Amino acid sequence: MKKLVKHSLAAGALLALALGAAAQAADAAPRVVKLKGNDAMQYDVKTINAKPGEKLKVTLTTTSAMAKEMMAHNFVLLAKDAPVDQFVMEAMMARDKGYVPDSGKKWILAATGLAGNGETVEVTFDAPKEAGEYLYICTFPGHYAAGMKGKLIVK
Ligand SMILES: [Cu+2]
Repeated sequence: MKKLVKHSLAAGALLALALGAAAQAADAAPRVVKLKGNDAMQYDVKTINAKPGEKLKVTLTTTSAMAKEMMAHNFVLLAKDAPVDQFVMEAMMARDKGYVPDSGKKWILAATGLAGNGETVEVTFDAPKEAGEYLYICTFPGHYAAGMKGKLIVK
């Protein structure tokens, strides 16, 4: 009986070790990039540099004097060939999807939900493997037009 207890403890310890190692291997910690959005409809960070394929975690925090329905922000990273104006139009009509349209999924490389005042949203993704500049935008109606955008530069 004693032997059995010892054995299962050891097995438990081994399992814990194995799980820990697996978790580490699965997600080598992403580099965190913190963005803020404000009532001027701007990101405070307009350029993000990344290595090809680098794992990034983008967080976006909104500060606003307005209610969330009136002022909220998201972070949507688009493929290089995305037809931005068309995408933004479709996004505007996707209110129930947090302004992230299903029709535009093929162009979306990463997207967060909407952050209203005091809220933080985040998304973890791998930067594109192909070097170049990728546009990120806020799809809340009117914000892209107001200049709420930035560039992810992969090199
Ligand atoms: Cu916005």
